[in-house]
Amino acid sequence: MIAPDWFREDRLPHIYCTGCGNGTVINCTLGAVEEMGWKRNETVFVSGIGCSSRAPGYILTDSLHTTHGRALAFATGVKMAKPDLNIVVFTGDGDLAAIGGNHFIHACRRNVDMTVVCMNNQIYGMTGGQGSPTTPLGAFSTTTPYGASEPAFDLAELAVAAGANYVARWTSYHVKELTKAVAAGMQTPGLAFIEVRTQCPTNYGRHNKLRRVSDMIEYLRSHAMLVAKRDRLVREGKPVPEDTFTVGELVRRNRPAMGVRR
Ligand SMILES: Cc1ncc(C[n+]2csc(CCOP(=O)(O)OP(=O)(O)O)c2C)c(N)n1
Ligand SMILES: [Mg+2]
Repeated sequence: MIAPDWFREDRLPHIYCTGCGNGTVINCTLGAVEEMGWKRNETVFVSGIGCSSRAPGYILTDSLHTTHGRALAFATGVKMAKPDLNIVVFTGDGDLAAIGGNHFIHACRRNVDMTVVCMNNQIYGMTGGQGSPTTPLGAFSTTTPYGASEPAFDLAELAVAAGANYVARWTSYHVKELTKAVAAGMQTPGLAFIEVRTQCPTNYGRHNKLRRVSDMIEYLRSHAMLVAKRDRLVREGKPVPEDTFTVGELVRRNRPAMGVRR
């Protein structure tokens, strides 16, 4: 464990299924918090509803476990009232991009000074595996028994387009890169969005021929393509393999931001 001081042992046993990637993401995020040297009394974790949103409950500091989709709205309120606090939001693909989709784009547009970590398992995990806005075209879920017929949102690209100052994407396989990216996001004034592609063997893998956790992690490893490599392929006019997704830093910039300490 990276940050034992932040871990709330009295909350054990946790709700996560065997092989869930959420613990890895929590660990990496807390590693970044330690790297930043943030203190408990100046750091607040905010989340919506979902397995991913359960994360603040296992962390020893003040937190807000809010309503489904509204984490960013609550987090914005906290930051406006107390700009000196460090705000970290844990959210899921359903929480952030389905019911919370408008809060997402507008928090990025406003560039509110906070760090948002989205555990994108491409499914509604907590409620039993319904399709989400990031469920890939053709993927099976309880609400897409013949394969999803809609294209998926690219959350990181959406955050770039909407205006966030820092955007990166990694996976639960890339623990060192992920920890560094979260820390880089925390250091960047404005909204930092870190999308983490993570495994849900119970409600995604089981329906999509990725039943074993190792199969899911191997999938994440082998289908991740560095942004620089994708850009090179595009420059050289070569095809980008369709089943890959980009990882790395997508943007780091200095748009005007809201709630930055003076
Ligand atoms: C207003 C409202 N609508 C629906 C629900 C039911 N609900 C709880 S969690 C969830 C989806 C969670 O998916 P995601 O955010 O991807 O989190 P995961 O469990 O996959 O980590 C839904 C629809 C709710 N709690 N509140
Ligand atoms: Mg999910």
